Amino acid sequence: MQSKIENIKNKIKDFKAESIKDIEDLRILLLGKKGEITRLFSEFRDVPNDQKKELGQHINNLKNAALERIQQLKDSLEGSKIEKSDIDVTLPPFPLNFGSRHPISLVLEELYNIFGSLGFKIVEGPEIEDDWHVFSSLNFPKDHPARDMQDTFFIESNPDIVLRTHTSSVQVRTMEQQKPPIRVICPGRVFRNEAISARAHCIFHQIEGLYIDKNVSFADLKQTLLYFARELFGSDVKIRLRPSFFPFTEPSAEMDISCNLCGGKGCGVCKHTGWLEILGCGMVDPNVLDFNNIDSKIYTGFAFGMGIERIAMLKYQVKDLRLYFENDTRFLNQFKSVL
Ligand code: 2U9
Repeated sequence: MQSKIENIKNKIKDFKAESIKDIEDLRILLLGKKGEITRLFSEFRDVPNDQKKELGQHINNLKNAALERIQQLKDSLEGSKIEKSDIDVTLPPFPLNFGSRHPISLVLEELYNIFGSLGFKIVEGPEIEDDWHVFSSLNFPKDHPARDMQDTFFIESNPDIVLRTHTSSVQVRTMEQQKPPIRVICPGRVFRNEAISARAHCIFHQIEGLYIDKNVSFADLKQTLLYFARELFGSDVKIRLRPSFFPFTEPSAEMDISCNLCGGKGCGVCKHTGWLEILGCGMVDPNVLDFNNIDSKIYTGFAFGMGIERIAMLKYQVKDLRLYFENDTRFLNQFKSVL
C-alpha cells in the first residue's frame, strides 16, 4: 500500500492540465467513486490494526494533497488564461460592427415623427387585398386602367384578389372600423406591374394620410403639407400645388417642393424648373365617404399619398431606385451617419 501511495503522490505532482476538463479528469481518476485514492480507503479496512494509525495518516495526507493540487491547477489555469491573452471577457467586442438603417426606414421614421406630432396614428393592413378595398370603395370606375392586368398583380387569376397597388385600402379598412374624427397615416409596401428601371419598380413603399372630421378644408390640407415639407426638407422650402386628378379625391392636386439642390434656381435634378414633384393629395371624394358609410353631408376629409423611395431619392440624392432593393452594403453603409 505504501508503494501505491508513493505512485499516486508522483502522479499528482507531475500532472499537467491544459484545460478544466483535464483537471476534472484528474479529480475523477483519484477521488471519483472508483478513484485510486477512494480505493485506498476501501483497502484500508483490511490493513492490520498495528499499521492502521500510520497508514491512515498517509492516506489522509494523500487525499488532502490531491485536493490542494486540483485547486492549484484550477487557479493557475484561470490566471494564465488572462495573462496569456490579455482578454477581459467582460468587455463588449470592439470595434462593434453595427449595421446601418435602410434609407427607406430612415425616411419612414422621420415621417412617423412629423405626422405623429400632428396627431396622426400609424395603421397597417394586408398586402393581399380584394377589389373592393383597393378599387371599388375608392371610386375607381370599372374600366379604370389601374384595374388592368398590365398595372395590377392578380393572385391566381382571380380577378377579385390583388396585391394592393396603394395603401389606400388600409384607410378604407380604418373607416370600416372607426367613426370620425379619423387621423391616420398608412405606410407599407405596394405592388405594380411595371418594368424595373432606375425610376420604377414593381415593389415600392408608400405612405398615405387621411384626415376626416367636421369642417376639414383644403386650407387644412395645405397647411399640413407645408408643415411636413418644412420639417423634412428644412424651413426654407417652398411648396406649390398643381391641379390634378385621382378617382378618390376631388379636388385633387400634386405638390411640388422647391428644389433642395439649387434652392429653386434650376439645375439638372429639377430639370431646370426649380421644382420637384413629391406627392399627390386632395379632398376625399364625397362618393368615397358615402361608400364607406361616412355621411358626406356632415364630414369632409383630406388625403395625401407619396412614394417613400422618391422622397428618399430627393433627400439623399439617390439616382437609381433599384439600389434600395439590392442590399449592396456599399450603398447601405453610406447611411451609417444618418442613424
Ligand atoms: C382614401 C381616400 C383618399 C390618397 C391619395 C394620392 C393622392 C397620390 C400617389 C403619390 C405617388 C401614389 O406613390 S404614388 O404613386 N398618391 O397621389 N394618394 S390622394 O387618397 C385617399 C386614400 C384613401 C379613403
